[in-house]
Amino acid sequence: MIKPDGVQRNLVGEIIRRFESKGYTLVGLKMMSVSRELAEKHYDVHKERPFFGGLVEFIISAPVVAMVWEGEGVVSTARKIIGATNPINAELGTIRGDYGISIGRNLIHGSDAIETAQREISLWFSEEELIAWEPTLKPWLEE
Ligand code: IDP
Ligand code: MG
Repeated sequence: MIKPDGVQRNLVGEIIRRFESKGYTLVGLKMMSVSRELAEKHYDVHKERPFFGGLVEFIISAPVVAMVWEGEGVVSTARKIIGATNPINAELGTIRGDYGISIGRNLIHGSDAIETAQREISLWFSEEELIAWEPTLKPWLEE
């Protein structure tokens, strides 16, 4: 999910490009204003943390872009493409390392495990919004 700062900074195209260029397949995409209820559910694991309130306020403060990407190793590789939580520690070449300087403005959320991805996909998308399609270049991406 491209967070409000990523949208406001006109990085939507750049962020999508990184996942596309790597070889992943886009199967869901929508821009949305996030309800407080969805933001709180999404970050439920952090509800006891001191930053929870501010994080929820931030996520609902402006539109986000929710995406579902598919492909070999996508969850763990996406985390590498995204970079460390604090952009100051994120390697250059990652999204957060290239475009961020502050932990509260780290541009993008990525699911941290397959089970988390499943939970988050069902939270953010209805089944009709997920498109199963066969990219013609697949044989050039996966053996
Ligand atoms: P992640 O986004 O890399 O998975 P998490 O530890 O799951 O990182 O934290 C969720 C989000 O909460 C972070 O992306 C960041 O926006 C915010 N966050 C995490 N730790 C802090 C903090 O110490 N201060 C402010 N915001 C934080
Ligand atoms: Mg996380």
